[in-house]
Amino acid sequence: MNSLKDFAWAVIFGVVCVGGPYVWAQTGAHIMVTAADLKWVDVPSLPPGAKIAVVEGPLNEAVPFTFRLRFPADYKIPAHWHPAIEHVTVISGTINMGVGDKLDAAKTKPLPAGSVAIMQPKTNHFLWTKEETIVQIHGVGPWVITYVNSADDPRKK
Ligand SMILES: [Cu+2]
Repeated sequence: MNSLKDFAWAVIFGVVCVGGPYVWAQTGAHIMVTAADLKWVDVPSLPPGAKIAVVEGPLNEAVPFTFRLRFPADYKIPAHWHPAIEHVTVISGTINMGVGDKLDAAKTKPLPAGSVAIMQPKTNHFLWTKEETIVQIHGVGPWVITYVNSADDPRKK
């Protein structure tokens, strides 16, 4: 009973004091989160419509991270790259993902729920969806997204 109470306080402490407004717990903490517990918020670095739920982080530090992204139907992320390796697991729906300097649907592979994609650092890639899709991404931060064509960056609009 006591340990459950301690765990609850650790989660509350992690959310309120350590991890910022939407990180469940800082890396190194014991984390158990159900899908219903996830807090979905907007993602300024992605085209409008996507939501992010951070499970482990913070994303901007050199620590392990885990987060989910929820994309609406008919969503596109233009060609971009990350400084660190990106592991993508499809939770529900389907992402269509490809490698290259410009989004080209003919070069994408459909990855339905249960699929895994591993994008190497500084490899240009892109994706689109036909239906609402949730993916989980994990790796070691800091997690940064850089668009091949900087005009695609929603933070610059
Ligand atoms: Cu990516």
